[in-house]
Amino acid sequence: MAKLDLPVVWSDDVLRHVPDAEIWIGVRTPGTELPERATVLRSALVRAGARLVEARPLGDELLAQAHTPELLAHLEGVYGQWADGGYVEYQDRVVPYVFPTPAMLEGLPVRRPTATHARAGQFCYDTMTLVGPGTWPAARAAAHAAATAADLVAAGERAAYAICRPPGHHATRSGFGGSCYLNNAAVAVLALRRAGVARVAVVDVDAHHGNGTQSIFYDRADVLYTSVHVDPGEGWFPHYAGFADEAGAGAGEGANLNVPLAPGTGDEGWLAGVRRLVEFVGDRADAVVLSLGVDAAKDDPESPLQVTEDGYGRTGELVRELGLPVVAVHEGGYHLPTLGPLTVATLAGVTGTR
Ligand code: SP5
Ligand code: ZN
Repeated sequence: MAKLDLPVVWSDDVLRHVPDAEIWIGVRTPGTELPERATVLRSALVRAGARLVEARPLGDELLAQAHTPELLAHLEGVYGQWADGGYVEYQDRVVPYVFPTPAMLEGLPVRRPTATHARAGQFCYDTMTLVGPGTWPAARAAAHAAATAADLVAAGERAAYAICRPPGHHATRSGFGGSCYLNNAAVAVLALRRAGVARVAVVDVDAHHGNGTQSIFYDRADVLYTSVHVDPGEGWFPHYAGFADEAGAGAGEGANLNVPLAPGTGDEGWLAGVRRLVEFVGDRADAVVLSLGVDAAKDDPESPLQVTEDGYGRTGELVRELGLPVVAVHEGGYHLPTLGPLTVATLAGVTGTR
């Protein structure tokens, strides 16, 4: 394989998030979104010849465009409040237990609860996405890496890749879950828009539907959201979104495309799905943000899709056929031995060096 000619944005701070565990159907299980994911990716990219670029710290302007001030303040402060409240004696991560869903409130106003253990559920929508001492600096660093990659592309690079960890595509404007805290892909989109790129298409090839990214841009005509993923209707996360009839709303009507796939789908069905995304984007965008999760791969423990390394390489080549600049931000992918090769194959496809 030819040398991978591509800037790879990195920050040491992405290692500071150590989720340690996920509470799944009430059972504490080992965390899957490990810091090693980022170091494995960095080694594989460097070995493939890519150049590392330090993420630039940026103001919080883009974060404030992607998320509500309440969510940002919560993520910044909640671990400290948890520690100060003495909870760490018996639970060393912030874990919610009560959620202000419509089932609880039926339209009543959402009050700000005084108890930290109640507030934990005001913004987090599942029990798998715990907050520890390094979560906020890591999530911010990942968002900054995404924005840095977008700025490189806006300055003329044909493609750039950000090693974003924790991932982001499940984070909504006002909430977080699915191992995601801040929406890195949305930050990349907003950075491109700020740099004067008029129309941006998100192509999300993570195994799961990016409910957060979809919802953030659902009513916008200037940002397309397209995703191929395991069918939530077959019982897969995020369960409540990602269906084929979600087409956008208001000005964004017709700017959203979901291609749900049956569990067990391999390269052929997957690539047909990716082709549909690429055809949908067509000439309706000036740049692409690639939400690059590699958890659709056959060895991945978190999804039932069966995509091969070659399938991911061809996925990258299909994205390249759009002829647009590409900002790739990492999302999921949990099988450490194949994470590097899958990602390198995809980016080699994107850059035409396979
Ligand atoms: C970014 C991303 O890929 N997020 C995926 C989150 C989906 N997690 C669903 C978890 C379902 C149960 N997994 C059991 C493993 C327990 N450690
Ligand atoms: Zn995923």
